[in-house]
Amino acid sequence: MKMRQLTSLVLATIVCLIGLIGSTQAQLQLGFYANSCPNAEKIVLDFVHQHIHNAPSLAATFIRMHFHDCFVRGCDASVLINTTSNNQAEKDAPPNRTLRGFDFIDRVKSLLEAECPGVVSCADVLSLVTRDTIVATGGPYWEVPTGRRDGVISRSSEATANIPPPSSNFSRLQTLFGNQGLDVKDLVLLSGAHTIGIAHCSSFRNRLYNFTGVGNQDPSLDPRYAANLKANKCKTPTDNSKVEMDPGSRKTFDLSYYSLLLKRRGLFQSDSALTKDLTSLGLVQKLVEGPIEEFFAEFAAAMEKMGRINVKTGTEGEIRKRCGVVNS
Ligand code: HEM
Ligand SMILES: *[C@@H]1O[C@H](CO)[C@@H](O)[C@H](O)[C@H]1NC(C)=O
Ligand SMILES: *[C@@H]1O[C@H](CO)[C@@H](O)[C@H](O)[C@H]1NC(C)=O
Ligand SMILES: *[C@@H]1O[C@H](CO)[C@@H](O)[C@H](O)[C@H]1NC(C)=O
Ligand SMILES: CC(=O)N[C@H]1CO[C@H](CO)[C@@H](O)[C@@H]1O
Repeated sequence: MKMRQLTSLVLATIVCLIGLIGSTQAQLQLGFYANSCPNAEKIVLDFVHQHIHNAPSLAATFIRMHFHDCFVRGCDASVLINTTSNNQAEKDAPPNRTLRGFDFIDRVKSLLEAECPGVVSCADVLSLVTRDTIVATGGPYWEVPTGRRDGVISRSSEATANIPPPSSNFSRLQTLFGNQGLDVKDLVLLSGAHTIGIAHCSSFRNRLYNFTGVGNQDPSLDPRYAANLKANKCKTPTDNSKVEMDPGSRKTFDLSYYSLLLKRRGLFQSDSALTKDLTSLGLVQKLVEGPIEEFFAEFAAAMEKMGRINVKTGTEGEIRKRCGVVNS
């Protein structure tokens, strides 16, 4: 055999092998449902356009829900599974106490089941609803490749272990994001979602009333801002009011979260932590300078990356019929 023939034989074999691996390890792809359920993405988008104006604050809750889903067993809609008599699900873990909007997801899923039964996963529904509600309320667009499949396991303890608490310091954040294949840049960008939405006093009240157990404040929090929060929002150590994370601009996806960080007005210790590491601080300073298009583009890339964490594809998992329960 001549050298050239041998080379092409070897090349052909390699190409075949790659093809084989590709077919067994399915991947997410844009328009995964183009043949199996061509209207799927339009059904989601139409529903969002019809209903989001009734409850625009759901956009914030969905992006948070998507994050909590992806950080526990990958983006597999395990966050949507209901607790049963013998299993306490992720939904019932402390970090999930304030998640809402499950009925919105259920209604989208019912429309999709009516159109193409058993085809579109709850994990993809959550990913698409998140993107579409954020865009519909003026936030950035990102690509959502589809083809995720649904998990069958949801454990409260795993949510508690993997979802960073608001008291996290920088190294804890870096570790918990690192466990998901996300780096410091992803951490800084994704935390930028705190430019929208609300928090309860319980998530940060220790910073106001009892930081180290001696009735003190967190010295990293602007004292004037702390005084303001105590006077107007979290008036007592047990008051659990809602507070805008980005006051005056909680409905607008903008750069003000990052400027608040530099004024020591980030609401959680985890927000404040982003200014305590030099790499992270540098990224925050760069983002604040803008333009906002740059933040949107980088945020989009980070969201797409988050949406790929440990996804189940091909024949893994299942396509749940109802998002709140695994198929029997
Ligand atoms: C970096 C670690 C993070 C921590 C420690 C954290 C923690 C929290 C906490 C404690 C709340 C308030 C819950 C409440 O009191 O009601 C919250 C709200 C929120 N988080 Fe995060 N978060 C983090 C990262 C993220 C990421 C990556 C996203 C999305 C990409 C996100 C999006 C949101 C949104 C939009 C809200 C407002 C929810 C609403 O208005 O219902 N967070 N977060
Ligand atoms: C960060 O938090 C973790 C876990 O709460 C703790 O073990 C660690 O000592 C803290 N690191 C620093 C530098 O404070
Ligand atoms: C502050 O924390 C300490 C230690 O956990 C506790 O003994 C004390 O009662 C707390 N004080 C207030 C005002 O909550
Ligand atoms: C899951 O629980 C919620 C609220 O508790 C309920 O509205 C929903 O119907 C349940 N889903 C299923 C599939 O049982
Ligand atoms: C939305 C939801 O299911 N919230 C639950 C979160 O967990 C707490 C208990 O930790 C429940 O009381 C909530 O109903």
